[in-house]
Order: sequence, then structure tokens, then C-alpha cells
Amino acid sequence: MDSAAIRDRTVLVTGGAGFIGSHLVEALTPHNDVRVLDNFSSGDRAYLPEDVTVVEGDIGDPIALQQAARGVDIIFHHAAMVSVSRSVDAPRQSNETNLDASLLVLEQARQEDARVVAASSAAVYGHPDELPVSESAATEPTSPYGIQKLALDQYARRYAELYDLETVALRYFNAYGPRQQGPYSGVISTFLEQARAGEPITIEGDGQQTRDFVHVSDIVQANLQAATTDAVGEAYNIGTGTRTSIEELAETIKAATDSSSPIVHHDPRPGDIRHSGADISKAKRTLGFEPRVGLENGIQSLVEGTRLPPADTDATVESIGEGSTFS
Ligand code: UD2
Repeated sequence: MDSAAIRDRTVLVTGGAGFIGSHLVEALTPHNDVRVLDNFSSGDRAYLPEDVTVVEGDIGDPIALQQAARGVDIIFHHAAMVSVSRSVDAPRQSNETNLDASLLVLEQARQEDARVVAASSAAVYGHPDELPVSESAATEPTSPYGIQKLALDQYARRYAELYDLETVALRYFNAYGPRQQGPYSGVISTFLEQARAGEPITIEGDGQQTRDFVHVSDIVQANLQAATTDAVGEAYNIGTGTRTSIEELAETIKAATDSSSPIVHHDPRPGDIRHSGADISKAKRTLGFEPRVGLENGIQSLVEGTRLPPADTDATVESIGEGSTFS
């Protein structure tokens, strides 16, 4: 599956100026009429190609949403308040953005008879009761953010059943890549910043906790596949199937940046998930999803600032993988 398979469509990307959304917009733009709805609270206009139609507004503003969604074939719903800790501090406010507004998106999609690809999260599993965690595992989210993503994920699937709306929920594991920045951006961008500045690399806890880090270009790939699959009304794990410890990550980033930063240990994060790793067999089998960027290569490309080949080039499958470089 490549982005060329989605052609001549009118699509809306909510949160299209953000980290994941803007990479998706870039992949879609050459062959489609792309609209972005974003309030630029964390996204950046500079990430958007020129020929994109931008509606500046909140995802929870029905007028802005209506305007942005008029006549679209597909809505990629990425707008969210992504900070787990902010959701703990302000559960109602994050619920408004992550759930109330998501319901508006689903309702708007019904009006337009548009497919919805919704950004769900590994947060739906809470502390997973099996590893790797499959889509049928227990869902016991540990934060308001996780509860909101689980509700969105379930609403999306039930809308397929109840209203015959084409929906797909993608449960992202730990996403990383270019443009991920800011206080809620995740451990890879934090460690990279620390290593580059020669400051201590701060591991929270013993560093033996593990995560499944998935490159944003692979997340884009999954979105493009979700846009055309016949297997709607389903949720899919999107990760790599490989777990990496935070200690190993710190060492990898230190080596990749040739940094002299010391690696130090701080207190563990309260409520931290010990291990998280995706069983991606359903996405592989049903969507044809195949993660193409290994962690070392992904980090290397971030350090070098090299661009990954666009998703619609057949050569990407051959040229990306462990041991290859991007140039
Ligand atoms: C990820 C998602 C979050 C939610 C959650 C579900 C990101 C950025 N966040 O949170 O949205 O889906 O998964 O479980 O992908 N760490 C350090 N030092 C640092 C920063 C982090 O040791 O300076 C540790 C942290 O304690 C944790 C791990 O690195 O054990 C990953 O932290 P994170 O904030 O990148 O992501 P996570 O898994 O908490």
C-alpha cells in the first residue's frame, strides 16, 4: 500500500499541523485535495505544504468543523490534547478535546458519509496483561487520556455497526520522528535534546522499562492503508513488535550523537507502565502493514536530519530497514 493508492480524494486531517498529522498531510498532498483543521496550539503552519486548505479553529467548534469537512471523502482524526499528565490535571478539559470533539467528528462524518481513520493509543491497555499485547487484550486505561482514547476507539467501531459508517481506529504505540518537540513530546526527543546539549540524559527509574517505538513514517503508512481497507469497524495496533528498554535507548542515542552526556537516574514516574509492546499481526495480516524503519535507523536519520523517502515510492520498501541509511 502506498499513498498513490489514495488519489483524487478530498480529505480532512484534523490536527494536520501537528507532529503525526503534518507527516500524513505531506504524504497525501501530491495526489489529493487536502484540508487541515488545526488551532495551532501545538502545530506549526510551517509544516504545511502550500497547496493545503487550512481552516484555523478548534476541533470542538462545530462551525469550523463543518466548514473543513464539507464534501470530504475521508477524515483522518488526529487533533487531540496529547499530554497524559495534563489529562490527569484537567480531565474535563482534555475530555472536551479528546472525546466530545471526537464525537462531533464522527457525527460530521455521518453527514458527509466520509470514512474516519481515528488516532487511538496504546494507552487504552493501561498496564497490559499480556505481552506483546493484542487488540483483544483487556483494556484498563490508567489515565483520563487513556479513557478518552478508549471511548473514541469504541465509538468509532460502534459507529460502523450502528450507522454503517466506515471507521478504523489505529492504536499507536510510542511514536517518534521529526517535528516531535515540546514538553509532552516523549522520551526520544527529550534524550536527543539532552545528548546534543551535553546535558545529563535523565532516565526515570531503573531504565529496564520497555517500549515499542514506531517511526512516524510507519504511522503514515498505517493511515494510508486504513483509508482504503475493506476491514472497517476495527481497531489495529500500530507499533513494530519490538520492545526496547529505556536504558538501551539512552545508550543508542548517546552513541548516535557521539555525546559525552552522562546517563543519570531519577525517580521513576508515578504510575509508569512497566512494559509495552504491540502484537501487530492483525495490522500485518489485514492492512498489509509492515514497519519499515528500525529504531537505530530512525534515530540515525533524526540525528543526521535526513529525510525518509516518501511513502509512495516503491523503492522505500527495499531501501529502508536495519543496516541501511537514508539519504
Ligand atoms: C506513551 C505516549 C502517551 C500514551 C502512553 C500510553 C508518547 C510521547 N506518549 O507514554 O501518549 O499513549 O504511551 O501508555 O508516546 N522517560 C525517561 N526519561 C525522560 C522521559 C521519559 O526515563 O526524560 C521514560 C518514562 O518514565 C517512560 C518511558 O521513558 O518509562 C517513555 O516515556 P514517554 O513519556 O516517552 O512515553 P509513555 O510511554 O509514558
